[in-house]
Amino acid sequence: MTQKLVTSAPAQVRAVSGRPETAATLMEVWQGLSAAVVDTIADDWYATEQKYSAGRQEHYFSAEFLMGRALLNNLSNLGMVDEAREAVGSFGVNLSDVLEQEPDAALGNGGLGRLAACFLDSCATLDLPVNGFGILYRYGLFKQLFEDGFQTEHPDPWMEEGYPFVIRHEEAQRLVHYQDMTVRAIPYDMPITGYGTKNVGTLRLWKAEPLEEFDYDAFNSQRFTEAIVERERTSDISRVLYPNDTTYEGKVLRVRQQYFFCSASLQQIVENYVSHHGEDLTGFADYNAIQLNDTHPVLAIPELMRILLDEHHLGWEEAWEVVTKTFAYTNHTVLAEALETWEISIFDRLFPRITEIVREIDRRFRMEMAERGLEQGIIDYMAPISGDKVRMAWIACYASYSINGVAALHTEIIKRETLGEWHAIWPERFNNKTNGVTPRRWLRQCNPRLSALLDEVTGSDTWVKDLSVLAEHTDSVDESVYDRLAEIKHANKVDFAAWIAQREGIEIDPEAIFDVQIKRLHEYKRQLLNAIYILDLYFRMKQDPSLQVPKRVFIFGAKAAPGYIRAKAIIKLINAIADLVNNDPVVSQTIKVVFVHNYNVSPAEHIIPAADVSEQISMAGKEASGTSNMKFMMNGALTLGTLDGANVEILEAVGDDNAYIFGATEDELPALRESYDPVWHYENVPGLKRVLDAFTDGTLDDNGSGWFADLRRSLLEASYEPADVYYVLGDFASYRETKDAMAADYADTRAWQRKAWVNITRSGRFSSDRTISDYAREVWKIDPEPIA
Ligand code: TH1
Repeated sequence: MTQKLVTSAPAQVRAVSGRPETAATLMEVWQGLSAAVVDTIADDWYATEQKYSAGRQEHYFSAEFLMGRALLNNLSNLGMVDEAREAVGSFGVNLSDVLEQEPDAALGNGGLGRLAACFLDSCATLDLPVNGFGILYRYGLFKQLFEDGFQTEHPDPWMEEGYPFVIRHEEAQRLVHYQDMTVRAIPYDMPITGYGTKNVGTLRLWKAEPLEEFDYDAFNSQRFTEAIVERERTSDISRVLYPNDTTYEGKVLRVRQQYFFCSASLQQIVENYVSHHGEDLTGFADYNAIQLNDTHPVLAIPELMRILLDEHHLGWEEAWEVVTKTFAYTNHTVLAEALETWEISIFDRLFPRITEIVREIDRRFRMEMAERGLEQGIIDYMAPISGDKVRMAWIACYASYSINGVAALHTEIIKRETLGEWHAIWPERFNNKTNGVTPRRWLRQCNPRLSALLDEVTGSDTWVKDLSVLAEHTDSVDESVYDRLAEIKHANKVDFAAWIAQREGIEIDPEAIFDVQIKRLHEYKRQLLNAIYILDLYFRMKQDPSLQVPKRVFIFGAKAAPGYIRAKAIIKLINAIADLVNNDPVVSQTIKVVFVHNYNVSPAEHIIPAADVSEQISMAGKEASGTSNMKFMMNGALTLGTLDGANVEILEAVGDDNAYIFGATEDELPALRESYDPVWHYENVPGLKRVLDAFTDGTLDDNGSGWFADLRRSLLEASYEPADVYYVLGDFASYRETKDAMAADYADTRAWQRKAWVNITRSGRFSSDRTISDYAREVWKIDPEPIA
């Protein structure tokens, strides 16, 4: 084994800090060690790029990549963790202290962005010729603090202190033209190492900068300050990530962002094609596939048309033929508020040529559909332009050779409803690709104790690259493995309790059941249902102090979009319940509530290995897939969930005895909703009245905001929307019964660990390696290209 880091790390730390390595700050050590890691992969990275650029490639276009921390991930993939520990140890520094210096690269909101990050890890590990393309946001997802239990948002300038894992490539810059400005797109490349392979993939993130370093005329005149302001307008484009998850905001700047990275990326891809395969662009799709991560990059469709038509002089049919063989579209949600539609006037103002092309796509679409004999009403509904709106999902469906959902149930719903008209015409385009998560970050790295057990039980570390091998060990293990599992979970919980004490100032007991719900705050995800359960349990305990209640800690992590008041009200409510419960001298002996602030990728790495219960309680049909459900499963937490998204497939994998399922199903809901009367539930379902009354009777304090009264109304009163849209009260009785039963089952440690083991060993199909192999074979038609 080489010991490269042992010599290169101190040198890099000295270069970064300008001091002897022994005098450097921890941050400088992180910088230096990270630079040393990039140094070790530079040759392989270059070789991989060279190799991929000559052959068929897939390009993953995404407005979000939620990468989290990079240093430990790279060390672990490269097998250099021990070496790094030794390298920094030699000058008296502890590796874990160094790792904690690193900011999260939070260039995404939630599941969609993290999925893109897991996919890149799998592509690198599988040696697949795939490149990620996105935006180098200067500010990632806001930092969340709580003030009096209210969420406050704060900027996240994650690169400000320097970030060695992105390399600026000035020489590869492109120009992006808008009607009112031209912007320089500068690529910053992040290396994506794989586990146990030499290949190093690339995530290319574009940063917007002003074209002219100085507009001398303006600078040398009275217009000096205006000229500065003008320069800033260009940099605005990549300044900040929009903090909405599954809800779009019709802002001009957002369209600018989308066009910005699509145009820059396509220019590069087309140039690369020309340099390897010549000027005849008709063969473009033989060498390139582009996956659109939701509709955010759909402007790539008219932009590629523009490049082919205007810059390479293909005819419309020829160009359209290329485009429709290049793009594949992934839908991630059925929520109406997420469907992107832009005012055509915005397009007109920003890029008239793109508007022209979209209008022509629309015109030809209408002709084609009329020829097929479709009714005018359906044509109008499906057309790319309807009224004054451009419908991004319809453009994606029309132009893509593949359309996929992200879990089996979700794909059925989009075929039947969301994209039903498209499915009726082009059923062959539709396919399912159930999401997955990388077992490197989400098991091997974050849960070293369990990883060591898996190495031992399976006799090697092959499971890290092929998680399906674990299934051979579901039944064939010695009973002692269950004791080991219990010990491991306990040790993880002890670590987690210390982390929580330090971070949130709350003491929790590792003997308690750790019941966790971590995900974006959204009404459809029903954190409110969980909160109502806890408050009901509190009242049950108050009413009957002799009630036998298993010890539990209810753990939450969630950010609300800054403009989503109802979601912020739910955060405030949970914090108020936490105050009530944690400050009750009796009740707090048995249950506690912890809301982890600023939930993000790295907190998830602390939380998930310590979890016993995985809350996946969305209203059936609303959560397209979910991915934390998979991370919990891999780490031996049991699912408490509805039959929604990938929960359905998790249940299929583990069997009825090894998951706790409750609530109305997607096919039952329409009929149930017809006759649904939330007020009846409030009055008749045990516990509900007491809990909902506590929202407004002074039991809980919303600091005069009126938010708790609004939450109560949202459940009980039909006004501007139907009452209880997400069927919280309807599912409460079933949730309470199942959750109570689950907690009681925990007492039988052996039986619980047996279930946990089934979950861990059957999680193979939820590895993103499986997902990516399926995309590679069925959609992208690419093969592994190992460099050595
Ligand atoms: C999420 C889905 O809600 C989730 O169910 C799924 O597991 C995940 O994507 C990955 O497929 C989505 N996130 C966003 C974010 C935006 C717009 C739509 C979706 S869907 C900004």
